[in-house]
Amino acid sequence: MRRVEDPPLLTGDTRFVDDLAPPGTLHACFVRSPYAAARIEGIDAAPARAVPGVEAVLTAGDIPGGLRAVLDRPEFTPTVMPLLAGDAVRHVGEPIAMVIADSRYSAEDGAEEVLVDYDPGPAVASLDRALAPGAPRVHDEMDDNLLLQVPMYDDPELDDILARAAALLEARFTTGRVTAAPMEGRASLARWDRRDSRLLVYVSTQVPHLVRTTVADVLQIPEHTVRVIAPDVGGGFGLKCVVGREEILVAAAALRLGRPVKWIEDRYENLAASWHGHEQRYDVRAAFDANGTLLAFDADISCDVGAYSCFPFSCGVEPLMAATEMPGPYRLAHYRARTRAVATNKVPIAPYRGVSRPQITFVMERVMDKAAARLGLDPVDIRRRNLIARDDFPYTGITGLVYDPASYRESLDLCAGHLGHDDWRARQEAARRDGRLVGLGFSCFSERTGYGTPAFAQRRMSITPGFESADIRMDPSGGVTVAVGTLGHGQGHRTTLAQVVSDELGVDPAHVRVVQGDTDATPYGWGTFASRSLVIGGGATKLAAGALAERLKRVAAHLLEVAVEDVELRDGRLQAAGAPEVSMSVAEVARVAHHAAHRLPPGEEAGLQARAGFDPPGTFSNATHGAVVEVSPATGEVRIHRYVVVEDCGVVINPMIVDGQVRGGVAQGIAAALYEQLLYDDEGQLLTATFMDYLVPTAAEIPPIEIHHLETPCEYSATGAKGMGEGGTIGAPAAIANAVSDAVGHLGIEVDAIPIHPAWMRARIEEARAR
Ligand code: MCN
Repeated sequence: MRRVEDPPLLTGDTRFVDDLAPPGTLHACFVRSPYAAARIEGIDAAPARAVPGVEAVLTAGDIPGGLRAVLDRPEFTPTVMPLLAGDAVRHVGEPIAMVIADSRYSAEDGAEEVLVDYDPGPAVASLDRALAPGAPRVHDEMDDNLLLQVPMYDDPELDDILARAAALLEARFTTGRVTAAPMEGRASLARWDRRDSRLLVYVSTQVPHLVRTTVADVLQIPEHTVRVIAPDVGGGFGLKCVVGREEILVAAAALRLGRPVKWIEDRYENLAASWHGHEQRYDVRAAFDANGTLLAFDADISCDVGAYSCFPFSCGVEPLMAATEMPGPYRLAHYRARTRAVATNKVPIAPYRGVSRPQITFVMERVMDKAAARLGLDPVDIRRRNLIARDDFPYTGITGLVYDPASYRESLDLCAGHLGHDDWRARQEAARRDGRLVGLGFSCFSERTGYGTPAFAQRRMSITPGFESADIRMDPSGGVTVAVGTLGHGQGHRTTLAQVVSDELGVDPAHVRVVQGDTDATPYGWGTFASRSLVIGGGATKLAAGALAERLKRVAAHLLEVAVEDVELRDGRLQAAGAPEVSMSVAEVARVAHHAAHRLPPGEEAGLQARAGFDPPGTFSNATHGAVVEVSPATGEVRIHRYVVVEDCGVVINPMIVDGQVRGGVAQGIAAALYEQLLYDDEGQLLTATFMDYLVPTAAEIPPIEIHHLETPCEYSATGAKGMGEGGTIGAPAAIANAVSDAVGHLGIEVDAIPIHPAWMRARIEEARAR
């Protein structure tokens, strides 16, 4: 089925926040810190207030308070992220004042006139600097820069096993800081509705109910007086699954001024002042026996999390995910991890597509290739030896995660087959004889998806997401409306959830309307992130549709005078089993339920609606990615000749959408492997604050991606589906890094850091030649 979302997107009949312009709208612009670390000695807003068109200049004195994420762990230090910085700034781009004017132009002019008296201090802009003894502290009240430090797992036998291993690998891996760079940046418009005494907040978000709760809590107004609407959302990739300062400030300003206030993030703000992710360092030791069996793994994980905890997930989101999921799809009996969130004077991190799994997969898959090289084994064989096998399921991992059935080995074998792995070495040798550096690399991974409240509870966040509910109702004509708390912002939920309903009720998906993104119209839910929507929102939708189907059958049985057990729902009709002529259309039943309720069976309530909730334990999708690359010895540039994905996300509801998700995800993973990186200098100045420097790849850099599917249905999921929205991003960096290492490994070059810069690669090749 084609995406119902696409016609309006292609014809411009969409409605993004910036398309909304209620009469009298004011425009906001933020004064942002040019320093990474400074005291604020004073703010003079008077010159800005004198700028024509400026209506108000608000500072921390006007809107105090901040966002404080809480983890219930003694090793965690909470930070308050001020809505507007009052006495100190902790990263470049931190908002200090909000200028509100009758046009964006006047607001920008006004912002230039706000005089802030800074006393700059020393900044810590790297992990090394932040961890050095005596380093300046990002937060004065702390003794160091460790916002979270957890020895999460340990094993008394581990050191012994490491010491006695046939192969002991020790390596450091680093991954660059990236950002989601959605096509539409953050955006928000709020207005006070005098008639209803309500605050309407339009916001480009992935999590409308979370925004509603946070706005109400921070502004101290009853939550039922706030309505949050996410109109069309131009991508999020995690950046919009947290609540930002600016969104709260826009709401506060609208409340204060009694006029609509709009803020549209510009590209500089999006790169320099929204949310980042994935800047991590791993020091690992891995023990293998002579056959290539992974015996033990020791990981020291450091995440550069920027200046504050994002709300509500906190700065623990990356370090905790990394330590818990490090073993990935491999059997592992002995494990130790220490994981840390290190504060720096940089933009805070938030969940970004994959959350640490692109990094742990990069680490684990590089370790597999290094071990294979050390032991003289084939990279595919060593993986096959260690992957969780069919007979192992349900497999309880060393960190307590329970892996449901998946196709780890099968996906590897298929991927290797599609890439002609068997005769690869001969082809590589032939290419080398022609002076060409070509390489083949694989990455195997598991993608934990669709996890509900109990799984999230292990993180110990004070706000614990997880469940979803769906409200479904049929109108008198037989049309169906289903309202859910998830929120598609590119993933095609209006299509796939309509398919789920259609399968259950036997109605045409064109007669199913999916409502999301309006807190007045949907049950309380957690929005869309963590590849949760189909499993959880789709599960609730299926259960609600199933309950509605039962009601239809009860009513039809009464009207047709047959037993309920004998009523079948098929192709939009309710019919007696074995007697299809005894039947009614769904629409006829719907009419009776609304317009002739006196004909309903005794005890049956009028109308047709149902509600269901779903809160599953979670499930693991899996995939193997494989890439063939060529490295140019002249320029150091990497070209991808082939990219193959073998993916298993259980029952596939919409193959076209799933393939689109894989492609988009792989593009983001390739970006992290080869192009995108946010770089700061030692003073904490962002050096990559435009798309001239932050290299988002274009279609020209992304190769065709071949996608193959396996289907291991999931028993924890009402639909049999597993989530998959992040997998592409998770697998790609490792596959590319392994392929590049394979291309240049004979020169003694290994890729243990991403992104792989052409200049770095060229320098290594020249060094190798000199040797
Ligand atoms: N699907 C399916 N069959 C399956 C699995 C999924 O048909 N077996 C469909 C689903 O119905 C849904 C889509 O594939 O339409 C993705 O489903 P799911 O894996 O449940 O992921 P979510 O819908 O929860 O999306 C979240 C995920 C994440 S975490 C990020 S980050 C991300 C991503 O989706 N951000 C995106 N994909 C994105 N795509 C776009 N265009 N924009 C973003 O911001």
